[in-house]
Amino acid sequence: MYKGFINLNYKPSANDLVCSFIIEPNNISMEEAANAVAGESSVGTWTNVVTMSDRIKKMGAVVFSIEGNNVKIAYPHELFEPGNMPQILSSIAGNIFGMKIVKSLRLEDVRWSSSLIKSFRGPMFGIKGIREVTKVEKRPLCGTIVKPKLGLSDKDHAKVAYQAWVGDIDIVKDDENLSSQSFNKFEKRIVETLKMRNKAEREEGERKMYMPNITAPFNEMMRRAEFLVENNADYAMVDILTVGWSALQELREANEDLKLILHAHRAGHAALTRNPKHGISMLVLADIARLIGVDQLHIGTVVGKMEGGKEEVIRIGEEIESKIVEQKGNKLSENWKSIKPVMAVCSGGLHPGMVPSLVKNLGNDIVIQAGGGIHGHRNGTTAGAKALRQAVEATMQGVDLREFAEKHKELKTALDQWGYI
Ligand code: RUB
Ligand code: CA
Repeated sequence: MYKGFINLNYKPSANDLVCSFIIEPNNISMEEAANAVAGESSVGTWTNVVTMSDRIKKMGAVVFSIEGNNVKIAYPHELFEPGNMPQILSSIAGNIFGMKIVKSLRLEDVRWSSSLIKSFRGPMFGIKGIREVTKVEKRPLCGTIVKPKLGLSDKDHAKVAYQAWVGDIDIVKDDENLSSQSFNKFEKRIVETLKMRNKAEREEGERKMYMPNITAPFNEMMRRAEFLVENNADYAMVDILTVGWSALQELREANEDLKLILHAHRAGHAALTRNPKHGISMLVLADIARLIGVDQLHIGTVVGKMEGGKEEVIRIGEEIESKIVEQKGNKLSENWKSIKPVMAVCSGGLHPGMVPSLVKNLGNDIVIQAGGGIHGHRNGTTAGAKALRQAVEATMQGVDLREFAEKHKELKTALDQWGYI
């Protein structure tokens, strides 16, 4: 069936794309399974075909390493259309997941080829650009998600946002499933909330950011993005998995003119990422989002409500900030230098008592977002917002939160309410 795709002496070139898979064969040998994965994801099919030529055979993917269930496959660059992420994924993350020949299959990591890296735009702002726009130089950015996630009217949404901003929060965002429902229409919400943003900026003397969710069918999403520009928003937020890579690429294209900071929410990612034996790792999804060009990306928290182990989340954080490739100092890392680093977003079940461990694990270049951990504060949103900012200030000064809380009552209440890890 699938034959001739293994060559354990092969050394991949910088122009090959290399995938690391975890393969669980279904009652066949690992060699047969690896051959099938390499074949089906490149030029092969289940039987020999008379239309196969020597030239096409040479374009086949090469299995060059098998260690237990870990299989590495190199793909020649001719297989891919530069700048077409859906096409690349239809190859390396397409049919193969459904083949009967494997019990399960996991795409763990991708080493992108130099020519493909160069064919994507990458972030427009990146970490440096975000720090310039927000005027927050060093510390983590403090964010909140308006809660309840659905149900507030446009006016009430804007009011809650204002209460968070005057509590020293930098960024307020819509939740992933708020778009333009009957109780809260997109245009009205944007106008009302940005009005409150301007008021908060005047009163606080700090830049204040609003990240409206533009997730929608493509044309409507683009219309909403333009509406944001017309109304002087700095950011747009998009649910990257549910709108799809094609739509995200077009949004990034249009962003050459729109110039919005793109915040990527990853709702739905766990359908692909959660099973350690099957699917696509969050690391790979993070690379894809960075190549296409989002500026901020949810990567997990280690300590919050969502699944995601410490090692994995730290590794993703390092990858999107370019720390890993810089260390490698090889030719490929040079190519990633054309793609700006992405700001990591920590979100999901966070509260002020978790800030020191977030910073310890992931450094200062993060957005710390708390929804329930702000609006659930016993004394309300503004107090909750203050408590988060106080936790960040304490952490930056290297002061223990309990000690800082002695002189900061909002933080004290938050620690009493939710604890301190
Ligand atoms: C957080 C929230 C976000 C999740 C997404 O609200 O609503 O959508 O963080 O998870 P709260 P992830 O602070 O009340 O938990 O960031 O892991 O993709
Ligand atoms: Ca990678």
